[in-house]
Amino acid sequence: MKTSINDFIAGLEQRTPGENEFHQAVEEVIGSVWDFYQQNPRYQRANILERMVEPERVIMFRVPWVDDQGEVRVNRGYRIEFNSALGPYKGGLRFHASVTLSILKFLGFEQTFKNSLTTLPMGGGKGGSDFSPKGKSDGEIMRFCQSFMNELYRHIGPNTDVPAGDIGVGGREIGYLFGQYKRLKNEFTGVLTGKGLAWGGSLIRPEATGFGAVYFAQHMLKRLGLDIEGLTFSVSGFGNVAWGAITKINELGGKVVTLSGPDGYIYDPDGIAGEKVDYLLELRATNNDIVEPYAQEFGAKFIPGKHPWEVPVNVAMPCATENEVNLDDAKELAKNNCYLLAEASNMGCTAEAVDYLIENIGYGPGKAVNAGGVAVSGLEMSQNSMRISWQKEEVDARLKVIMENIHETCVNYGKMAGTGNKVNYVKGANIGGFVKVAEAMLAQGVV
Ligand code: 2IT
Repeated sequence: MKTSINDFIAGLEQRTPGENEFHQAVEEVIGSVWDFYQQNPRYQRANILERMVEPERVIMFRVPWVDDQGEVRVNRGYRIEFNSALGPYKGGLRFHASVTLSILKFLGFEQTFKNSLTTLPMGGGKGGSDFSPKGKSDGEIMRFCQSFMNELYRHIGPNTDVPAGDIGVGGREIGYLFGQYKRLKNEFTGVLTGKGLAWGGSLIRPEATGFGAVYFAQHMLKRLGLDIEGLTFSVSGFGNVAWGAITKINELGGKVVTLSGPDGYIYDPDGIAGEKVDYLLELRATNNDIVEPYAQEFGAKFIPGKHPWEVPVNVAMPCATENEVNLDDAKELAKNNCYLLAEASNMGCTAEAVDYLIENIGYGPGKAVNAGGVAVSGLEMSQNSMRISWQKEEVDARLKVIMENIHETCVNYGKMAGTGNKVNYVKGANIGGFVKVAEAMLAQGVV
């Protein structure tokens, strides 16, 4: 079946009206792989792309729970089982007021290629709820998690679908979800990753996304003849990913001067290090979702209602949520001679920002840069299956090798013709991720 890229996208939009984030994620991948796809009639004959953009299964369910005042509340739960060509569905759960079907479909779609890039046997999935943990008590969060699992448990399993954390789902939530799964199934298995260390979790998993992102940025910088030592970084967000990235940047001799929340950003020219990094954990534990208290605590500057991209730095690392870097931000970074932007978040940049960044400064897309998180989830699954736990050094060493290989894959598939040494990491990551999934789908027939 012959079709044009525009017809393909038009068809997708018609079938999935209003799913803007999902369209954005698909358009980016299709734009990268289209020529490659056209050169491979085998893929076309099997209609691989049409199948890839259709999730294998979408589960939506009611999540009723009782708040501390005794009121009955209702949220919507989701699990998108997107693609199982390479292994059990694998990907996080996001609990945030902004969660919609479109957001989870974009995340599940991206996850499929990201997981492929890790080289570990994991398919792609994503889930979550529009439940906002902001301002909720511990008891409310537990009751919500239990109710969420009362439905989810029948769809997941260590060989079927293995959820983990994402925004709003950390160690505490994984604990409550795991406890309820165990009670319902009467099974202690590796059904979730990001577990506590005492009960099946992996060392380095909490740090993995941030550490991996910095390892990836390190390889990007190396190609430019640069080293992290002595460079300044801007980071957005103040959650788990930001915390891991800041920790590793400090360890490698860089300086981080910003972090941010929904309320604005912090500018701390002295660098966010030592007790200030520990303070991030305290800030998060308050469940208020604001960063302003950091400014009072350490005498730094708080800029309300803005993102940190106007601050001149050598490297920018978005570590929060989607579309928080727009075209103007990208131009501002380039104007300030920023060397590169490495996306530790998922789809942190708008499509226009991505195009501009590729042409003007270095750009590492989330599905490559942040793959260290799910990679260590994959290592947690291996450890659970073997009923052993590896030392910190062993997990970190494996993470380093995985990130180096992902970088290598991006360079192999993403070299820009006629530019000498330049790499289009978006193209590299998308084709690199696509090939394995496509080959597995071909081999497995029309399923
Ligand atoms: O976006 C992501 O890769 C994650 N939230 C981690 C998923 C996982 O299964 O560890």
